[in-house]
Amino acid sequence: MGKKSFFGIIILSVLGFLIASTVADLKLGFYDKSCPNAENIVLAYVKNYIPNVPTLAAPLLRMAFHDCFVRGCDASVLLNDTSNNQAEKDARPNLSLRGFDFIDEVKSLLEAECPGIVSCADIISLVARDSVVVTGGPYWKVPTGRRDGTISRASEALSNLPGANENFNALQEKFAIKGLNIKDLVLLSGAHTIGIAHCNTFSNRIYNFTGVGDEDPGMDSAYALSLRANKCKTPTDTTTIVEMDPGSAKNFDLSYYKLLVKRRGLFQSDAALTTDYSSLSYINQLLKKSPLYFFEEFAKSMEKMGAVGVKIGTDGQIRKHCALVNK
Ligand code: HEM
Ligand SMILES: *[C@@H]1O[C@H](CO)[C@@H](O)[C@H](O)[C@H]1NC(C)=O
Ligand SMILES: *[C@@H]1O[C@H](CO)[C@@H](O)[C@H](O)[C@H]1NC(C)=O
Ligand SMILES: CC(=O)N[C@H]1CO[C@H](CO)[C@@H](O)[C@@H]1O
Repeated sequence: MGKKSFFGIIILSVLGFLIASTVADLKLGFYDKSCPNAENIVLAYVKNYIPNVPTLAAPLLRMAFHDCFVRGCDASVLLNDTSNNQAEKDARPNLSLRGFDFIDEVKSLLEAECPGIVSCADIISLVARDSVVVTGGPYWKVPTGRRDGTISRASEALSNLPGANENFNALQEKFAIKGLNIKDLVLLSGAHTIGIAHCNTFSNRIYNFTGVGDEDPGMDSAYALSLRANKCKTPTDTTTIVEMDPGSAKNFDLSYYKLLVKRRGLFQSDAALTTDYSSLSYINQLLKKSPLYFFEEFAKSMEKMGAVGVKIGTDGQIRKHCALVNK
């Protein structure tokens, strides 16, 4: 072995160690000493509130995705615009995010209990998990210790978040940049088993796919017809909402994947998951097993996503208000 490659290996090992230790520093029960009731307070609030507003579980889960894909899971998604900065909230894919007030409410309870201790980033992660659990979905571990970022840019939301009209390669690439593989892509897209979408996120597929007034051949045409007839009655509708997993949009189950193989996924990005051999094989594997298998695998991918680009130790800050950088 030459000197160069020897040093190369040392540098790689050090880098590897640094990356590994970054992940390792999120830990289960990070607040056990500093704010022992923190996780109970979050869970109690979710348990109390979500059953009255069950449609809020989906956007709270989606918020964790939008947060982690832009600058890591650092609550940058929660920051407000300032006079000289357009924040992530203002980016097009974020238009339909909901649940900001919910997070603020949880934050104020935690600030009352232990001021300046619990990060907004951890609140997003815990709330996403607990919302899914009270909806009857999977439980996953949420190691904590994330710190809040101070920067939020609309342009970065637009470039990092996958779009509803993206094809498999584009989706795979955007996930790969975050250290997430094809399995993670298939599993995390399974979040679309709950929640709603606005007509404009898929109307090109049912009205004008290639600019000649045609449908997307990747969508079952009976389904496209019924969406036009019963839901999105004009190509320019931006207000009507549609369940992504009709009839089962409040249940965390396998029916999203059942729809995909029937060419009834709502977005092009959903349909795209059946256009790649290994992705489709994995979908079929999920469908052969029990929902519990999906739950277990989904849990692992959520835990992985929750560690993307986290700020730990003395990096970042613990915001006092989730929408504002500390003065
Ligand atoms: C793979 C790429 C993805 C794309 C292109 C995508 C795109 C979208 C779009 C366009 C909507 C509809 C928003 C609206 O019109 O209101 C939506 C909804 C949703 N997404 Fe995704 N998404 C992706 C992955 C994910 C992931 C990884 C998660 C979470 C783990 C997630 C969770 C959700 C949930 C729960 C909803 C329903 C929100 C609600 O009911 O308000 N999505 N997604
Ligand atoms: C953040 O912006 C929202 C919407 O404009 C506003 O309602 C809220 O009060 C702002 N939050 C703070 C802490 O300034
Ligand atoms: C479809 O899109 C093309 C190109 O944008 C446009 O010229 C045409 O008018 C659209 N047709 C319909 C039926 O919306
Ligand atoms: C309500 C809101 O935040 N709207 C903004 C969404 O993003 C676009 C740019 O992508 C802005 O033009 C909107 O004002």
